[in-house]
Amino acid sequence: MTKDVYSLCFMCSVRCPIRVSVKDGQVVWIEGNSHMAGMDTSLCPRGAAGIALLNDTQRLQYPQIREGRRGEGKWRKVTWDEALDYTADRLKNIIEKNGPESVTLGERANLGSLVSKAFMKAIGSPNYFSHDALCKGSANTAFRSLFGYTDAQMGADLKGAKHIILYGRNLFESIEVRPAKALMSAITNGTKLTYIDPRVTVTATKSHRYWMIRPGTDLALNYALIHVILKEKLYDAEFVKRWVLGLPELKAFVEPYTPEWAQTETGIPASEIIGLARESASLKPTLFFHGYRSAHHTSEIYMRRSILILNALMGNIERPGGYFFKKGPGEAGGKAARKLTDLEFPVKSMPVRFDKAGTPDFPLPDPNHGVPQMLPRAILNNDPYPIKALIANRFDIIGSMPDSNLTRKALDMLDLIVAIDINYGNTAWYADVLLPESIYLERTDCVQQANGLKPQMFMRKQAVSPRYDTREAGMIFKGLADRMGIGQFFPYQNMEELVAWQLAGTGFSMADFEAKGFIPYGKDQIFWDRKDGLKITTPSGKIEIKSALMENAGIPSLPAYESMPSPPEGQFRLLTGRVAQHTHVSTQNNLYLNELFPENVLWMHREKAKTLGIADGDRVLVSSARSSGEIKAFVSDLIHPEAVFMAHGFGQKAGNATRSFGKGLSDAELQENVTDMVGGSPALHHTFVTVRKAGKGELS
Ligand SMILES: Nc1nc2c(c(=O)[nH]1)N[C@H]1C(S)=C(S)[C@@H](COP(=O)(O)OP(=O)(O)OC[C@H]3O[C@@H](n4cnc5c(=O)[nH]c(N)nc54)[C@H](O)[C@@H]3O)O[C@H]1N2
Ligand SMILES: Nc1nc2c(c(=O)[nH]1)N[C@H]1C(S)=C(S)[C@@H](COP(=O)(O)OP(=O)(O)OC[C@H]3O[C@@H](n4cnc5c(=O)[nH]c(N)nc54)[C@H](O)[C@@H]3O)O[C@H]1N2
Ligand code: SF4
Ligand SMILES: [Mo]
Repeated sequence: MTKDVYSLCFMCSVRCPIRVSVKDGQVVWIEGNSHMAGMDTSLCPRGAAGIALLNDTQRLQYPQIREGRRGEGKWRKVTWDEALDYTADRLKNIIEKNGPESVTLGERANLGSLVSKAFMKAIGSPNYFSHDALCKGSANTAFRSLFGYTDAQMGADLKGAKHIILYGRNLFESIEVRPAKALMSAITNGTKLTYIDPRVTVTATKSHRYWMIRPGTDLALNYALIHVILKEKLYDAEFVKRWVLGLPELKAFVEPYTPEWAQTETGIPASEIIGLARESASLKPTLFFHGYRSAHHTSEIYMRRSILILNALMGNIERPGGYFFKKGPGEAGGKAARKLTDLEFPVKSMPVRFDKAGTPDFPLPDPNHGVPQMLPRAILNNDPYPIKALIANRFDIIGSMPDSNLTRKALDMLDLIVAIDINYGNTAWYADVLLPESIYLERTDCVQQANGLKPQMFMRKQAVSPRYDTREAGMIFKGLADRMGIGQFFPYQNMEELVAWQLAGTGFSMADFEAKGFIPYGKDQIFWDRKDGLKITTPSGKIEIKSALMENAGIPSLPAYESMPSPPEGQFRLLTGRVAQHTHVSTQNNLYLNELFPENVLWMHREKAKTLGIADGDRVLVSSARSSGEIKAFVSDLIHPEAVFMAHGFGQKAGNATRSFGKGLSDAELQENVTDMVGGSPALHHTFVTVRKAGKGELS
């Protein structure tokens, strides 16, 4: 008998709604949930490879405790009771000796985050951190500085725009299924696409206008666009007058940043910059400036602010085809699901965080997420206090943070590293205890409260029983909590009971998700009134180009532009990004995806390669100040001469993952750990590398 289970994909964190066909306890087919508007049955390659993950014999199958040295790969198989007793005892000991703040928990924010956050609140540690800063922390700060909301509290509507300008948002390879489809159908229906990237990506090939920008100079381009838009009064004067604070300051600030100046900095002809700015006169408000990942340079916050300022000048806020404020259930007359984090916890005042986010030392990064790349320094310097334990939940901090050697050196100082994972990732491989989670097809997760133009609730529902001796993270944390005397904060015996607890008071039950996998709170999209009804939560109630958040912390809203240095002769700026076939560091060992894309290559410009005597397909040695390694060269005209590019996530270190072990090169090993100290993101594209043809005996 075949049954359909509506659930949520988790081959990446986008959580696309899916329909899973199950026959005799086996998943036989996965496709997009066509009940979901804008989805139909589409999936990306990774979503379609979920079955290979389910049946993978190389994923984590049972709890294990380390036997050999860290990273040596010698493990002892143990029962869940032994693994949880051992971990809970070690944690209790560490807390007794060093205080609860010596325990840190890092995770990729996920549906179960309210369980892990509750766990940290219950033990009394402030040191919960998520991946957020590594991905888009400076965008988070930029949104808060301008709108008073985080980036996650605002959304991007691509469909209604007449012209979209994407800054390295490589949507046709760095995929989210619904936005990618929305962009595709918008283009089909006449939307124009301008794509800006130092590299000719798939998205570039679908654009009407492509600019191969000099790496790291988008901010100069935007200041010149703003210069023309303000000088020629091309902006939406009515919207700006009502909602924008700081126009006179902005006008004075951009005065020197002419298109001719920007041409020298960016390599984009002044006439083209002027041309794009002038299009806004006829197209506003539906000229949509958009970017996403925002961990590139130390000035990232200002680049992200400049994108948002351009939209504010167009009046492209809270309308179709622009950025909008996400609405919660309350706005649709409904009630949100309960969160464990709302319970009363005994510890009321916590010590400062390890990363000092939210203190005068590091005022702007979001303390709800923290700043992961600060962890190595905090550990190595015992600053602000000794840190002794790390729980890495669904988070590969060795592979996902710049400078893996520094990260490993810091982890070496810890008494305990626990990995809750599904694979032998780089961090799991370095851990002391492996607590294997059941994969998304094998588990029910916490309810997803999805705010948006139409608030909804989604459910990840178990499709098949676990193949191996694995558990849900929600049950793993509960198992630890019970053993540590804080079980009362986890009032459930299984995930279905946790979901029921969450739904109590909402008027919905788990059965309501059966038919379609999600529940909308209302029928219609909710837009606030743009004349008088925007609930902007900055101190002024306006979009703050002159930002109180920043200036009260002694940080300028509009500092002078600093030219992006070109790499010294013989060096290149190392760029990184995604490919359509892989998720970050986690799918390289997937049977299907590994076959589609087994290893990364180094993109480099033909002329530069020629002077170095490198031909397409040659093996080259790439070296930075932090590390070096070999990779195959991909030589073409498709990348800016100042840059080289490699796909993120390769060069895996876990020996038990034999398909991906040692294939390609890891960008994280080469990158320096440098941060945008205003916005909070690491500057992943800060690092320069040298490249030369690999000689015999030079294997590293
Ligand atoms: N050098 C460099 N660093 C980067 C980036 C880059 O391009 N270059 N990109 C940044 C970005 S944008 C992001 S979002 C982050 C992502 O950083 P991460 O979240 O660390 O990366 P992922 O590959 O998504 O997943 C990490 C781990 O989650 C595990 N996992 C997958 N599914 C499950 C599950 O169901 N349960 C559990 N418990 N574990 C699971 C995987 O096996 C893997 O070990 O990395 C950032 N860091
Ligand atoms: N297949 C796949 N899709 C994914 C993910 C995944 O792991 N795999 N992860 C998801 C996540 S967490 C995220 S954050 C998004 C990220 O999605 P994107 O924001 O699209 O991020 P990237 O793929 O990291 O980088 C996109 C492009 O930025 C370009 N770039 C580099 N330097 C510059 C520059 O100075 N200026 C400009 N304009 N461009 C530059 C790179 O060449 C690259 O092509 O993708 C999501 N979708
Ligand atoms: S984008 Fe792909 S991998 Fe990510 S959730 Fe959607 S279908 Fe799954
Ligand atoms: Mo990300």
